Amino acid sequence: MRLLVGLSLLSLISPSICVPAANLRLRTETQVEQPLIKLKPQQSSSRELLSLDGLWKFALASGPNDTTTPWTAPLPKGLECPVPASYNDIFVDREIHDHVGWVYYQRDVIVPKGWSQERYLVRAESATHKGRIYVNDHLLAEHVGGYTPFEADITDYIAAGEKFRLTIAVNNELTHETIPPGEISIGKATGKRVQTYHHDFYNYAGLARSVWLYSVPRQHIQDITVVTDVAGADGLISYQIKVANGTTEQIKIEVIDEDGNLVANSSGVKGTVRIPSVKLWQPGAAYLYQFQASVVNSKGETVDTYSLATGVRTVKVSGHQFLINDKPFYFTGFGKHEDSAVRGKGHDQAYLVHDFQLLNWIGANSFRTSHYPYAEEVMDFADRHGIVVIDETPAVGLNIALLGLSDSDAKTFTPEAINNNTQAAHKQAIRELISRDKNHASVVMWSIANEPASHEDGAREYFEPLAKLTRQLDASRPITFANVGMATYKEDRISDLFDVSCLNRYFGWYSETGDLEEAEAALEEELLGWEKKFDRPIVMTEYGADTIAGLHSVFGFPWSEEFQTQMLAMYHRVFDRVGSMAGEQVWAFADFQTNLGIQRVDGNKKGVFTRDRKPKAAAHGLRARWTKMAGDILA
Ligand code: GCB
Repeated sequence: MRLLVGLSLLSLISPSICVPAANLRLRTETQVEQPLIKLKPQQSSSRELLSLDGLWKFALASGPNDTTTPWTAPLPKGLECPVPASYNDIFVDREIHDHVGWVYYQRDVIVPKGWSQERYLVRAESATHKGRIYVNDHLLAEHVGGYTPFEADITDYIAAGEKFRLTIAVNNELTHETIPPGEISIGKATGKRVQTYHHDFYNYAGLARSVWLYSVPRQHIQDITVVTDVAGADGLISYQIKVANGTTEQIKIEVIDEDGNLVANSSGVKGTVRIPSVKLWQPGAAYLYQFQASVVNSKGETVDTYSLATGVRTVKVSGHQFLINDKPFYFTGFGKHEDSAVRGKGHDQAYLVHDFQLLNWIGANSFRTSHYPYAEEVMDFADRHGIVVIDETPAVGLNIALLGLSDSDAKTFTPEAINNNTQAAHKQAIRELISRDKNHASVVMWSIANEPASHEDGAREYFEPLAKLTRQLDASRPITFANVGMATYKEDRISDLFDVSCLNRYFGWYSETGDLEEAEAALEEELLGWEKKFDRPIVMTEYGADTIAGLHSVFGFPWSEEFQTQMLAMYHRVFDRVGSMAGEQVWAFADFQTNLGIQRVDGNKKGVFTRDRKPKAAAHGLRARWTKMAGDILA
């Protein structure tokens, strides 16, 4: 039995994600160690928050190296692009849709007059896959990695009350040294740059999440790390606080329950608070305390306050059980995507709420953030609504033979393909994921990759340091990766480095196509193989079949709604016979857009819901099974 609650998250200290640009002047007062990703901006009695979402001017760069002037000057009039949204499907223009390289977003911003005593920053929640923030002509921040935030402190460049031109450059290129990886080729006849990659979802790009202008006091709380535990009837929150520009200040901690009662308090940058008769955060029954940290100056005045919604719960793996609050938890739900028509990967509050409504309707208790960190609003929502999350890095496609870009004998872990630089980028992706999402009660496990070539030479050398790093950064959660079908229990070389066997399997679809009897036998053999090899939980993190809504077949042929229903039922029969199963997440929640190709007609159709979120027939079968399972647990 491995007890996973630990405190190493509390020592998570890393360099800044923003590489300061060459022309960035050094300021002595911000030379304190920066957290990797700063706390999500919020409004409080000491902080202001302005949304910069809306329509921005938009232009494509004219060439791959066109990243300086004239783009810091005003962009030409013409195109306007909504933020947040991926830009690809917004314009009726194939050149924009297929563009490979830099694009520019621009708008005017005024720093409020009242902020003269504050520090103020621009924060982009994501820029896929590389972003630069320019204030007038100054490049103030640069960030690589398309699904995590970055920011620029603009205080020394623009005075309170002044207007400035904010330009954000975004680059969508994927290479062997990015996460996820990809390749760029040049069209023989046209000379056009073409992007290919080893994952099927479309490489949507742009500013798909919010952009903020926010203020913080000069001395402020930069980071909070909490790890929770339970002692008898009480809850424990171990915490560590990082303060910017603070030396002599006091830190005051107050924990407030959902009724507004103060239930615990403490002081100092590090410690543990005890909540008597704690109300636990539970799957399907979220309970969140406000963990409020304040900086108090020598005169006893509160200088800054930050409030972190904190659920008290424990997570452990014990034998073949996944335990939340010491109770066996069985994952039901989906692998999802951030994807919808027109806005691409653009975060949308209506889809956020509607998707969670559908999860609730179908009886799902969980999802995986396949195959990248989702918008922070999604994680907050999962915390508030008791949905359990397997949180994944963007490391999808570390498998050169997948998706037929190269010949099937191609090797993945070589200097020409997935190499030391890819590994360094992957480490950074893990650091940023954990730095951003470490405090979410909903996150119960880190998935550090989807379907890598874990059966190939070099896989172990590549993954061993990554698994180690993940555990160093957070010993309080189990770790996993989603294993690909070809890396069977006989072939896989890395699974012993992880805590849970997460398997993606397509028996009956990519193999034994349409033959559910053969598929059933093959699936059972594979699951029993994993069970025998490791005494630990198995979660099927992908299984499913492409299904055209409205296509029917009395024979239950592939692509019909009948086939999807029968195939999922077959998987469930097998799961119910295998004692180590600890969860089932169907691929996928909804149909989603993919790259052009001969295997996909207008996208991946393995959704249990269509792209516009209508249930296919299989949804009703899942609903019957999962609501019954949820009822059995409560009974
Ligand atoms: C997989 C991948 C997922 C694909 C899916 C499919 O194994 O993890 O990203 O979309 O298969 O439908 O082929």
